[in-house]
Amino acid sequence: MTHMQNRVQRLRVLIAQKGMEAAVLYSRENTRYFAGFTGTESTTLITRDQCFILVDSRYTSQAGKQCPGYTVVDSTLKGLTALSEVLQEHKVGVAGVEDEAVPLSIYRKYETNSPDVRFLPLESSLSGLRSQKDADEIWRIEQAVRIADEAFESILPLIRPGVTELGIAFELETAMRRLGAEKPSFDTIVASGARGALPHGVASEKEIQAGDGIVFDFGCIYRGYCSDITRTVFVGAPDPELRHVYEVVLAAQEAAEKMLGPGVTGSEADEAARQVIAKAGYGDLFGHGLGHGVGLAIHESPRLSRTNPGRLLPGDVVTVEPGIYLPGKGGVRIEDIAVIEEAGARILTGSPKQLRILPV
Ligand SMILES: [Mn+2]
Repeated sequence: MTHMQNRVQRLRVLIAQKGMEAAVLYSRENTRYFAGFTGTESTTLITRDQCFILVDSRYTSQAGKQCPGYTVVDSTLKGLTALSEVLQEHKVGVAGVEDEAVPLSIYRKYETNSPDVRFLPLESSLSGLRSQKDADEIWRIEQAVRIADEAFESILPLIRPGVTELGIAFELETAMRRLGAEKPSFDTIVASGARGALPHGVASEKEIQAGDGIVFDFGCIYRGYCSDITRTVFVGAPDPELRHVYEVVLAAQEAAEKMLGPGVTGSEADEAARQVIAKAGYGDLFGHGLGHGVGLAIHESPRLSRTNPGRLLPGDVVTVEPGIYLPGKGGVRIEDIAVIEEAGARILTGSPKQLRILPV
């Protein structure tokens, strides 16, 4: 059985368990994962014994090549009525849909075109099917991580008072592309000075000033797979409290990485980092969860958070990213990517984590 047939097989087991006769895939991530198709628009239908991919004339030839085992349906003139025809022809009565990814306008077309089909939510379970990565997926993530590491190291000498966050983000993204990335995996965060207290401070026109801490949170896509890394560096001598906070965040991050492994729950991992931060008196200033799965999507299963009682399994790839945010002053976050293995967690991220002070 090929990788792809194995994935489709696991999806079929899931839909059967849920009493569904088919799954309709819409998101690019699930389309790529279950069908191998990389085009920008398509509808995939997987029934109990057949696979269909509906594309318009831009993609019929590409889908034919990328999706062995799939019947390619040309939807150029029919649009989504092509889906209702296949559903009817194959007597599908109950179909699972990607309830979080499908726009309401498209969902309404599913329903109006196929009044006899019951469409049920499938999304949260689908993302779980992608969480344990195979060797090829892990290799792609490793490449995406290595590119991000190298790009970061290469732009550090350009950082000095007077350059803007946007200028730095441009250099970082350009460096990642030069090293082979397809594109950034999300909007690059460069949050300097007081902006560092914004956990998601995307790069702005603000100029770097002497004494600023800078939170960099960025990543790239390599052959479809994402990396995600955060480092906080200082330009000139840091504020004494931020310097202390840096050591607390690093200790929390390392405590979590140390205890990660198969069988550990998402909430236990989160708690390991949270305890270190709370003990230091900053418990209220770490608002987000510890981490998330990474793969074809930048955020996917499993979550490392207080709300996830699920246990980690070998092959899970997760971020570990505690942070402390001091309103008006700045913030510190440190993030690695880890792959869960039988013996524990293997950290993929290579960028140094000891406190870094760049010259002014
Ligand atoms: Mn992240």
